[in-house]
Amino acid sequence: MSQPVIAPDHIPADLYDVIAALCTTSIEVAGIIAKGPLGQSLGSLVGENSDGDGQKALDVLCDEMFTASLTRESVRWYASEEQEVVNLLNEKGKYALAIDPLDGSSNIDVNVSIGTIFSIFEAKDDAEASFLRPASEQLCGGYVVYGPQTALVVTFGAGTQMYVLDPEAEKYVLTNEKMSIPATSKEFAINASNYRHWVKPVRDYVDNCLAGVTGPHGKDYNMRWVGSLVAETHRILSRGGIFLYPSDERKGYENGRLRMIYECAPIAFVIEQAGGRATDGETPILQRQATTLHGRIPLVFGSADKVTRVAEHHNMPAV
Ligand code: AFP
Repeated sequence: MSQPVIAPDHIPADLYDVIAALCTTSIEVAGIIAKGPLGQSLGSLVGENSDGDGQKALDVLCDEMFTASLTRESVRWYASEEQEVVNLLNEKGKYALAIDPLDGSSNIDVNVSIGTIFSIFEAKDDAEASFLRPASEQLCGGYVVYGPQTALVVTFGAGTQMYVLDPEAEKYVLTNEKMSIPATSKEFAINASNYRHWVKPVRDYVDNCLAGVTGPHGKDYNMRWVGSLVAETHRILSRGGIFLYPSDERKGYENGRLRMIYECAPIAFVIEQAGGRATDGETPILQRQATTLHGRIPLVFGSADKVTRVAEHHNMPAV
């Protein structure tokens, strides 16, 4: 018998078929991305999603591909960053799956890592109520990063596992059964071009990083910003650090940029299960609950001590 697309060992039996479908589709997506300009036009703007974000051809194609494959599995409700409302896929399905089919699409044409992010809840009878609930109720959170290697990082609430795609065998192979975020790191990731728009606690934290050995952190830092959440998450899981996408004063950024359901909740689940922390600056993301399907929320995650330090800045009295 041929090997399955992913070994079942660390995957709850009831969820196995859904995860296998995600894996199979992600392998097709990886193949399309790897062909780049030799294949179809991926980075052309084809429309706007409900939030007014530009949709690239690959965003739409990936959404269609994941919809098609998950329709055959036990997914009742499918909520996609690319679609305004929740879709009914299989009315007998037990699960509600939220997905950002292709995150980081501004990086498609420049050959930089991009990804698929997903989150699974038990389905309720009501479509939206299946997703508008505490992030701690997720059964599974994960992402696929399409980079120099394609990798799947996933948690079911018992540690975070990493699998790397063997492109010749077309299988995901387990490479780390319990990821652990390094506690010490000198890297921070934030879009510093927004400095003037940030709230004071965020500015103070970054000022302290920039002050280096002479500042309160007592060490020199390095900054990284890919503009692709999965790539930053993968780096931080591998070698520690902190990521911040805070709220800021720009119109439309009052709650940051990243969506609670499609991005923040699954990334927070993966990070916390690897020993890190994920907050909105103060409150753990896993204690937060989305109030709208496409709602945004500030996101700070990474090595636990660093995220705690940001929270301390938020809790300092304003001067
Ligand atoms: P796109 O999918 O539109 O490229 O957005 C990517 C993203 O949601 C996330 O992956 C990045 O962390 C963030 O946006 C980048 O935001 P900036 O444009 O402010 O750098």
